[in-house]
Amino acid sequence: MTSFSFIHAADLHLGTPFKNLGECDVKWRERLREAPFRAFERIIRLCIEKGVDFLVLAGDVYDSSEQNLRAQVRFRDGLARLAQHGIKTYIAKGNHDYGDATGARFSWPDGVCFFPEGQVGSFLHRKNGEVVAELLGISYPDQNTTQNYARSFRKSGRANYTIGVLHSNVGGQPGYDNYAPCSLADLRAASLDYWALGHVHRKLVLSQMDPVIAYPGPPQGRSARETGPKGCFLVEVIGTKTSCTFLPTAEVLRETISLDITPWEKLEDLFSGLEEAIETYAGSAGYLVARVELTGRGLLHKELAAEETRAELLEEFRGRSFRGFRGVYLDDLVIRTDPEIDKEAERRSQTITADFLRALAELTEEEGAPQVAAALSSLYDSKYRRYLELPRGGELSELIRAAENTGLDLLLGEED
Ligand SMILES: [Mn+2]
Repeated sequence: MTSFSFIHAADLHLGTPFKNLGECDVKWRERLREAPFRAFERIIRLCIEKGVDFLVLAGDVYDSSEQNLRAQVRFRDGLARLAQHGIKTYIAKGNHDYGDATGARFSWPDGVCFFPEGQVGSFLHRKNGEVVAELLGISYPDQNTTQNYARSFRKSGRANYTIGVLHSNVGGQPGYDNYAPCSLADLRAASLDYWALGHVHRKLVLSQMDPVIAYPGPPQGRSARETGPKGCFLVEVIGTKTSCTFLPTAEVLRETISLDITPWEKLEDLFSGLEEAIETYAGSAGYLVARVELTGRGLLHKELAAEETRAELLEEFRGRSFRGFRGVYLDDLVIRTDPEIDKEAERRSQTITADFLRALAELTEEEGAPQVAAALSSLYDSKYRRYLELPRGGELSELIRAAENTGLDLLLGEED
């Protein structure tokens, strides 16, 4: 029985410009800009080390359809290394790298196969002269593909094992554009053995077997939202049995670290708490970019609520080195702490504080929404509207909660 293996990766986004880095210094800027390339090179190394038969890329190789020169050169060099080792690459283009207007500046190494645009194409993969797999795939002809491509995939039976390569939003995954939308049922109906998906920027296995349907997510997180381990799948096929292993590839890990201040009495407790939290991520990647969120109710709240303290703390955190990483950068410090107040007791107190708490509680309820909207309208209906994003559900209640804390601080704060 012939066995073979491949690596499934997607959403490389080579050439990501990394905006919104705050005041991060030149060294970190360069490190982040370089990170997607390093992650891609790790995939190439893994292909060679694991001795896979081919690499499958399910869309968004480049971050932009302009496909900057640096990204193209690094991509081609990586594929050339695979070609030297006799490893083929099968590529479907997605919504970021659609079309090939400028993609033809270089000739591609032998064994690099692009799926055609707008129609499902097929490649037969041979190992020692024998066909071991058929790869079906489609590339985006333009950026906003709303067609259901999944329905055009069908197992032909020309190989014992069929892989579908598609950049698509399966089942309307929230938070992602609804490109080439399809349902899980559409994918199952094609009777393939493995669906190599791209587009969703997190590891997501929609079906464990018969067929395997999976998104590996990007090999490198690109924004503060893309937290957690990032990597690719090593897929090993023996007969009709498929086993899938997630291999981490990120150069820089992105995390949001939430710390509860409740048990802490002094600022130095916060430092040791942060150190401990960061150590739990050690070893997942070389570098860490973390956003720290402080929550909970406690003695430290008052100190933390002052903007100067927040700024100084962030500065102090940034100056520290943390064990287990070659480097840690704290891109933001978010204070969501509450004062040490017994809100229940205050509510019962029949004081102005109780009235204040009641008024705010009403705002967070459904009936309060029009009042909030009316209060915000002068700001959001103004000429600045296009620069401002209206706070959405969660953000709005977060704002109201913060207003409650500020109000309580003002009403109950000791005079000093
Ligand atoms: Mn993408």
